[in-house]
This record gives sequence, structure tokens and C-alpha cells, in this order.
Amino acid sequence: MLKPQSNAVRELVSLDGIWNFALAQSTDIEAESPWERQIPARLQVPVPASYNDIFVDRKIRDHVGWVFYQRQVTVPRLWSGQRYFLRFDAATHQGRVYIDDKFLVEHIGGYTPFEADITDLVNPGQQFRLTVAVNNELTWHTIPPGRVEVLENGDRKQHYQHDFFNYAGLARSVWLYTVPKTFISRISVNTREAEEGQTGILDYEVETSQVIDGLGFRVSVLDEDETLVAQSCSQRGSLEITSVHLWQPGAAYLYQFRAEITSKDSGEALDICDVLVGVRTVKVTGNQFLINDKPFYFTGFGKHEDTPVRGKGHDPAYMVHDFQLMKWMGANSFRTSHYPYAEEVLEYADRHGIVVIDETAAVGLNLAIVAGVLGLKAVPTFSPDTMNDKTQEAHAQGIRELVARDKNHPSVVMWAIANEPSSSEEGVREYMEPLVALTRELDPTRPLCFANENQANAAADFISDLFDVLCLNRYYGWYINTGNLEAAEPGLEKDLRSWQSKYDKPIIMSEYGADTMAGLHAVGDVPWSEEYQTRILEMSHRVFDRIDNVVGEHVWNFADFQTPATFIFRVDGNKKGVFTRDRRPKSAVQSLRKRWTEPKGLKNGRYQNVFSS
Ligand code: GCB
Repeated sequence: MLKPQSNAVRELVSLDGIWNFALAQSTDIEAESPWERQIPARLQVPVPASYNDIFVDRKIRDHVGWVFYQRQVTVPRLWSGQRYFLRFDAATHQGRVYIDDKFLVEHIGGYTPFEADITDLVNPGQQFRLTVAVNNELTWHTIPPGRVEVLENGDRKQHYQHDFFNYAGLARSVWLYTVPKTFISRISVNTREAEEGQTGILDYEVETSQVIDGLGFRVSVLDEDETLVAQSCSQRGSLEITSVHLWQPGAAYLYQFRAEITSKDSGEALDICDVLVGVRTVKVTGNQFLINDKPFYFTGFGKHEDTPVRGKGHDPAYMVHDFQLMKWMGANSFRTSHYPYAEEVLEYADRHGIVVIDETAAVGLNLAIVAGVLGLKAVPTFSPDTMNDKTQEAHAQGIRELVARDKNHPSVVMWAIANEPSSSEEGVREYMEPLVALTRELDPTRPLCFANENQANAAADFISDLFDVLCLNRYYGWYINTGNLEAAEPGLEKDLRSWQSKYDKPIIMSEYGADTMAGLHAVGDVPWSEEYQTRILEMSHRVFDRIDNVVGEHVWNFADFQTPATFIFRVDGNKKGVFTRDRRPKSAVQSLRKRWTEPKGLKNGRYQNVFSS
């Protein structure tokens, strides 16, 4: 889905700001129909932001079910003759939109955009009441999954298996935008290098809202100096860029790919749509991950979209600051754990040469872990009563929407289709195999991975052969061998070697680390101290350097983040960040920075990090 844009022929109006807000009084929102009237301004919320931490009322923070957002919107009179759309960058986890009294559109899936054409519903110059109902409930048939329990007093409680707070609402921007009557509706660009290297090839396809008989069409590619480097009049084909500037990790170069519908007579542009593309290749060969045919070593983090007050609300200041901190440390990459991030994040990564592993919201497909933590009898994860065909279909839809939104971003080098699914349980292969096939069909150019959890070790796991890269989440020294690094080091090494010898695929350590209270210092291996976090990371690095197939290390986590209140083993959230939630460094940052910017490179000089000083 194309991101809306403003240019000579398209207009874009932000509907961000302060909206009126109300909680649903029951589960039957049709009976309440709040869209039929003005929601009073007694409660107001900012958009974009999760609503949970904005108020002081626990009933709002922990509300389970529907909430309503409302504001007035006017379609400019000058938009006559155009088509106009409402676009929501995300509604977490389900959104229903109403224009005055009328239902417009529904979308399920909390981290991907949706939109609807309202041209035939609202006239230019007309004001309308825009109401968005947003539901935060997670069930066995949503991605991520969860379960709602009805308590004795009738209150409803949301349970879920993932380790981050279920922030909800309109956490990303809302837009009103125009396109001409006949418009460009989809652009897909894949890039590669011609055999001889100096030439870049763009394989592209442009869809229009209707067949453009009687109109002209052109695509043009401009370099960063705005020089035209390739052009064509065909809606699909391949374009060649000679003396191409490749998009490289740490040294981005973006071409502007412009599609235009034109007047046959004058050649004037009737619609214009731009996407920025980078020419680069990604490949897995043997035990290497290659970007532009060069072995790449991932340094960086699993992250979260999580900041104080805003929850998962997209915030450009935090976004840019996080990228600055990562670059300063020599982090060349991150994983969008555990859901697709705001598209602005990918645009920034494209622009600055940061490599991204792009993950779906399929986290918590694992009833064994929670049972283990709480000492309960495990319920089967994959069964008609738990994760079933409907869950799989929601997951497939999540993959379709992720690939559709992000496939043109050069920063995205791999799809992670799930985090820690129960991959040693019966039924996992039947569940995952079709999803792997679907992702490969949607995008044959990028490798695939999932993040594997410790219980599904190399001997027990049923699905790793389906993937290109082994991403392992391991907590030696923390959940395993707590406080005992002498035992943790050989344990981690044995574990990694077992994967290496079984599959001989590239291995990325997609999570490792330790909870750490900023300011707690201790001599010796004292869990929660800053020194212990550093020592766990350094122990892990010694092991990675000894294992050939390890091609990357993503520390869990970049920053501390909020978790559900019911997790009493968390103190105001997960503290595995190397930065606090307000982005102050813990001492591990210096050790990581030293390793990742070491001029002699990583793995005894085998890999030069792009941010090495
Ligand atoms: C994991 C999960 C991540 C958790 C982390 C932890 O394996 O993938 O979501 O936050 O462990 O800190 O326990």
C-alpha cells in the first residue's frame, strides 16, 4: 500500500491533533452507536499516541474492548473533481470508521495501515463527523493472540503471552488525501545488479486505478542530484542505471522512482507518485548473509516502539534520537520486534543506511512458555481450541499487509514471520509451512527467518529447515545459569554449535541480554547490576567470535520498555535495555560501542563494521 504523499497533483492533510474520546460502555457498540452523536470533549486524547498512559484512570489504562475517537473534518471545497481518501497508519488492534452515521470501513491488525475512498460520501466543502472505534481485544484468532477472561464481577481481563504492554488506540497518524480521478494505485520495485556489476536494474510494476486508455504513462528514475538516469513509457518492465550508486549499509543512496499518468496531447502530468528506492541485493550463501555480494555482520538491537506517556505512539523526536544513539554505538541494524513499526522508521533507515529485519506481529504463539513461567499445565498451542486455521489466516493476512507496505524499502533485508512460536510442538509445521510458502511467493527476493526460543533447541525444533537464517533468542547467564557465567559460556557455545552442525546456515543471535537496574552497581556476578549486564554481553561475544556461522548479534533490548502489570517478575517494565526508557545509557553501552566501532573489525577482522571509526 502506497504511503500518501503531497506533490503537484496530490494533496495531503494531517488529521493528527486532539480528538474527543470515550470508552465503550459495553461490548455491544451497535446498541451504543456513539457515532450518531457528538462525543463530549470531557475526555480528549492526542493522535498519534496510545491512549493508555495519557490519563490517570486505571479503568482507561486497563480497559478491555472498544474505545471511540471523534473529531470534525472538512473536505476542502477546492477538492472538487478529485478522489479523496481517509487513511489510518494504524488502529491497534481493530478499527471501525464511521462518517457521520454511516459505517465506512473496518480493519483488523494493529500495526498496518488501511484506507477508504470517501469521495462519494462527502461533498467538497462539506464538514463531517469522523468517528473511529478502536478495539484492543486479543483472542486466539488475532495476531498477536490472547484471551479475554470474564471475571466474577463482570469485568473483563485481557491475557496474552507476549512480554510488552498491550498499548492501544491510534498510535500513528491519520490522513485525508486526494488523488486524481484516474490514479496510480500500486508501485512495486525490485532491484538487482547486472552481471558485470556497474549497472543497476530496477524491475518494476505500476498499477493504476483503471486502464489508462487514451492517456500517456511514464516512469522516470532520478539520482540524488536530480539527474534523470532512466525512463520508460511502460507500466511494467526493467530499467537500467549505468554507473549505479549502490545502497550500502552505512552509506545509503536513494533514487527517486517517479510514476506519472500524463495527458497524451500535452505530456502534462495528471497523476504523480514517487517512491525512493535503493539498488542493492540480498542473498544467503552457505553460512553467510550477503548484501551486495559482501558478507554482512549484523550489530544492533531488538527494539520496541515504546516511550513514556505516548506508549506506542510514533514520535519523530524519539525516533531520530534512537537512530543517533544506534549509529554512535556502531549498531548497523535492528529488528522490528515484535510487530511492523511506523513506516517513517523504515524511511529513516532507508535514508541513513540502517539495515532492518522486518517482523510481523506474530508474537506469543506459544502457550508452553507462559505455562512454564507460571508453573501451569501447558495447553497445546496449535489445536482447534487455541491457535487454529483462523489464527493462521489472520497471520497470513498480517504477512500480506507487511510485505505490501514494506517491500520497496531497501533497508528491509529479511522478513521475520514470527517471534518464538512453539516450534517444537505438534502442529507447528502444518501451521508454519504454508506461511513460509506465502511469504516466498509474495517476495522471492528476501530471505526468511523466525526467532527461535530456547525450549525448541536444535534437536527438538520442527521448522528451522524451512528458513534461510537461524535467528536464536537465548538468555545464557540470565534465565539459564543465572549468575553463573562460568557455566553460561560453555552452555551457549554448545547450543550454537549444535545449530551450526545440524543446518550449517547463518546464525543471528536475535536476542541476548540481562535485566538491569540503572544505577545498581556490584562487584561480582550480581544479576540486575550494570556490571553483570556488561559481563553477560562480553561473555556472549567471546562465544560468537568462536562460532563461524554467527553473522550477527542483536542485544535485547535497545531500551527498557513497559510490560503488563500482571507480570510481577518485571519492575515497572522489562529492564533489559542498554538504555533506560528515557534513553540514558547504562554502562553496557560503552562496552558495546567499543566492540562495534573497533577499527580492526569484528570476528578478528573478518567483518569491517560500517560505523567503525
Ligand atoms: C524473549 C522475547 C521478548 C522478551 C524477552 C525477555 O525471548 O522474545 O519479547 O521481552 O525474551 O526479556 O524475556
